[in-house]
Parts: sequence; structure tokens; C-alpha cells
Amino acid sequence: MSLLSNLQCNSDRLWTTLEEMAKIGPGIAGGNDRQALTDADGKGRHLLAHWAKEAGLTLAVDTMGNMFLRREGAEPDLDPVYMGSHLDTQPTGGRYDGVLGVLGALEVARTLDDLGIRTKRPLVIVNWTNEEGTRFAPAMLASGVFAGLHDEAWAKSRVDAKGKRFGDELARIGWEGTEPVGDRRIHALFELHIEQGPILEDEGVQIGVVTHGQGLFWLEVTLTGRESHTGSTPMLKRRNAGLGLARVTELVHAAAMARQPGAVGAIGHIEVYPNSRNIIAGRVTFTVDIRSPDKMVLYAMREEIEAGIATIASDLGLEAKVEEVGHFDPVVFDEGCVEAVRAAAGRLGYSHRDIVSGAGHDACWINRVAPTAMIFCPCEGGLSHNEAEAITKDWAKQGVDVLLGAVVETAGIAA
Ligand code: HGY
Ligand code: MN
Ligand code: MN
Repeated sequence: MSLLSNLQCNSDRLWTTLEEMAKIGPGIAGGNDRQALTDADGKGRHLLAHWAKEAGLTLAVDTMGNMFLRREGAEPDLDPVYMGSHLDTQPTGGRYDGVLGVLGALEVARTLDDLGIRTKRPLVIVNWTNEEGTRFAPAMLASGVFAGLHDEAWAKSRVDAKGKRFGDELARIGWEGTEPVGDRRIHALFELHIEQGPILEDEGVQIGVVTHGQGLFWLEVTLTGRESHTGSTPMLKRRNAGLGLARVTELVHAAAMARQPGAVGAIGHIEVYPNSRNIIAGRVTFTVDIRSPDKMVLYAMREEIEAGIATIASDLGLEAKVEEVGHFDPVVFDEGCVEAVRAAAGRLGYSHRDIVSGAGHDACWINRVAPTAMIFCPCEGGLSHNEAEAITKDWAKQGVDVLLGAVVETAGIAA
């Protein structure tokens, strides 16, 4: 289709829209703190709903708060093509992680309106609830319920650090819908996202054609020793949970380093009790985040780390509890959808390369119930989950142009 070869979005409008959303839930250093089911998340949702109404899209919300904005197709009974991501952010999040995928999809709809193009299949823009998993673990919680990986009642029972329940917070911000979760047929789904790594920028490549997503385990570990005086307790009589944390941190790092290239591991969430300067930590709770594109490597890392934790606990006289709070196996995206992304980049003349996603995304779950693929654009220094996260206007535009091309090719253009 020659029309397909030159479909391009309105990058000024896209950029203005991104900047408007970034005003909601501002961080303290130029990024965003719009965590799932906070008032700021609620405000961001209302802004998206307002834009959707302006664009003539119809809004539906399911019982996990997932938002679906439908652009009617010439053949409304055909299964729609979906596009979207998430609006929730990390506490020290950037302006583009997830947001580019939702507002880029909105820009696709707006561009098609500008051009008077009606697709055969309907299009649906989606904002998945709680992708980040930072306030309510695990990540990709609502898309996981949608894809049948998590039970809805269990998901709604998840609590944040202050003991607030997901279900109560969703109702409190007024975004608990009535549509049963997962009650939708998806012809294909495309998610545009920043790479959150340095490869595209380092190589000067404009588009990442995401063929795979690496697998992940989140292990929540609690080491329990005994609080005691940091001054008067003899070194050999201590049951120091803080020392245990230090050794497990080293263990996780070593397990990943022994499996290069590819494996990664870190501990980003740590709670120390009682967290007093002159009390030996009696209890530490932390989350081990390990990932690999290779399922065997991922499972071997987990096994080594769990065995290591047991040894460390025994050596230090600690009790250890390990609970899996997040997991998905490595993902292979749909070949047909991946090819639609590759072809769209090629038609537009954008440089592109196949790439594996280091981060988890809602698309990783939806890939289990519908043909799915992702598009990456570069981000500056590969930095993300940091308020300094940045992209250029051109990278944003090019990513949306490829999303536009892949979606329109897949949905077909009505005569
Ligand atoms: O953890 C992740 O990979 C995603 O950012 N939630
Ligand atoms: Mn994201
Ligand atoms: Mn993220």
C-alpha cells in the first residue's frame, strides 16, 4: 500500500501531549512520581479520558482499572488491533517509560483522523494498571490478570508498604470499572516503549524491533536476626541481619556476573528494621531482581541464590524466608507482528535492528493471549527508572511513525 509508506505523525502535537501528561505527578528532579492508584494516577487517567473524548474514542474500563479507548473501524465486528502501555510511573520515574506507548497510540488515532483514514479493524488504545509493580508487586499486575496469569481477587489483595490494598485504592481513585477483565478478543497488540538501555543510542539506530523479552524472578527475602546494641554486643554474639543483606547482595551480583553476557541481578528494594543508628538490624526485607533471556540460566541463578541465602543465614544465625513475588519466563514475540514492525521501519527508511527487551512490559503477558510485538525507541544514555530519563522529539516521532505503520498495516485500510 503506497499510502502506508508515508504515514507520519504530528510530532509537535505528540510532544505537547507528553509534556501535558508530565505535569501530573511531578517528581522532584524533572521526572514523574505518578505511582499506580495514587491521586496523581487518577488525574492522569482523567486527562487521557478527556483526550479520548476529544478524539471521538469510546472509553471502557475493566474491573482492574485497565482503560480501553476504541476507535471504530469500517468493519466493527472484526477483532480490534490494540496499541498501548502504561501511565503509572516509578517513584523517581521518567516522563516517557510507558507514557510514550499510551500517548503515542493516541497520536496514531489523531493522525488517522487528520488524514481521514478509517481502518478496517477497530483500533483500541490501552492503559494497563500498575505495570511498574513498585507500589503493588508484582509488575504488570493488571495485564497479568487480563492474560489469566493472576487471579483477580489475589491481585486486589496486594498491599503497598503502608498496608493499603490494591482493590481499595482502585475504588478510592474512582477507576474500578465494570467490564470483566480479559473479556476481550485481540487481533494483535503493539506496544511502543523506550528501550531503557543504551544499545540503540550507542549504535545510532532509530528503532528497536523487539523479538524477545527476558525472563524475570522477583524474590522477596526476609532475614531475621536479633536487634541488639551496636556498641556493647560482642562481634561473635551478634545475629546481624544487615550483614546477611550485604552478603546476599554480593551473592546476587556474583551469580549474574558469572553468567555474562545476558544475565542481570540486583537488589533495589530494602527495608531495614528497626533502622536505628545504634541498633544491629534485627530484620531486613528486600527483593532480589534477577533476569535472563535464557530460561535455563534464569532458573539456575535462582537455585544458586536460594541455596546461597540458606548458607548465609546458617552462618550468621539468621532465619531466612524467601517468597516469589514476581515471575515470567523469557518471551518470544509473534513473528507476524514483529515483521509488521520491521516492515514499517523499513518503509519509513528508519534504521532498525532486532533487540531483546531487558525490562518487563505488559506486552510480555498479552503475548500469551494474542499476537504481540514491541517497538523501541532510544533513550538518552540508556537511562530509565530515573527522573533524568530523556528522549529526543525525533526518537519519539520515529517510534510513533513505526507504531502507526505497523498498526495500520495490521488493521487494514477501508476502501
Ligand atoms: O521491572 C520492569 O522490568 C518493568 O519496568 N516494570
Ligand atoms: Mn514501562
Ligand atoms: Mn518501568
